[in-house]
Amino acid sequence: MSANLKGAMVDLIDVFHKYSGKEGDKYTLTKLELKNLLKNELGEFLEGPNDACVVEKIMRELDDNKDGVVDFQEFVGLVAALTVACNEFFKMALKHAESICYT
Ligand SMILES: [Ca+2]
Repeated sequence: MSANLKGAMVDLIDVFHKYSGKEGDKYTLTKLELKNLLKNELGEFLEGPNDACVVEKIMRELDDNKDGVVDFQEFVGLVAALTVACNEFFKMALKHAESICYT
């Protein structure tokens, strides 16, 4: 795992292209590519990445320009939303740990 922001940005680009290059346009994710990315990279964060309805829903939400594929900019929106959610979880866990230590 990267310990710096530049490394995290490079990792983000690498992960996207690892999946986007499998079929169709190599710079966008098809539904199958998105499904594989969600399953392999975010399986523990998302419920039901194997569920076709869940993948369909995420695809519709991410596909801002409605061209049927997810480009890098659209993908980054998902990562940003999940990162914000993780940060909120981290803050709650930290508060909980502090309340145990200081009471
Ligand atoms: Ca799109």
